[in-house]
Amino acid sequence: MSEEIDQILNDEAKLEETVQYVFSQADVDDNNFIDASEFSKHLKEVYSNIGIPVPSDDDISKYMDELDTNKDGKLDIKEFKVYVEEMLKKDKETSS
Ligand SMILES: [Ca+2]
Ligand SMILES: [Ca+2]
Repeated sequence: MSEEIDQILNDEAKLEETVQYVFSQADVDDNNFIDASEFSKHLKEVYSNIGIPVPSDDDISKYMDELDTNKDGKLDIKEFKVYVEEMLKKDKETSS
């Protein structure tokens, strides 16, 4: 599993594909932006799938704020990519 993640992280095309995929999963209303409620719902699902404690709503909104570099209150795919990369690295740590 962790080798697979390494491959994704080291392969820009694969990473892009993964980002697209996760983004479309999280973008429930398909408007090409992840808003706060979509991000919160998505993050809670991912954390419970990985098996690490689900962050509080407060932590989620802080994290969202960090990722939202242009401060428009939602995440576009470029901002979301930063999160996906972090999540893959986290997943790698917990599964190795
Ligand atoms: Ca959306
Ligand atoms: Ca944004």
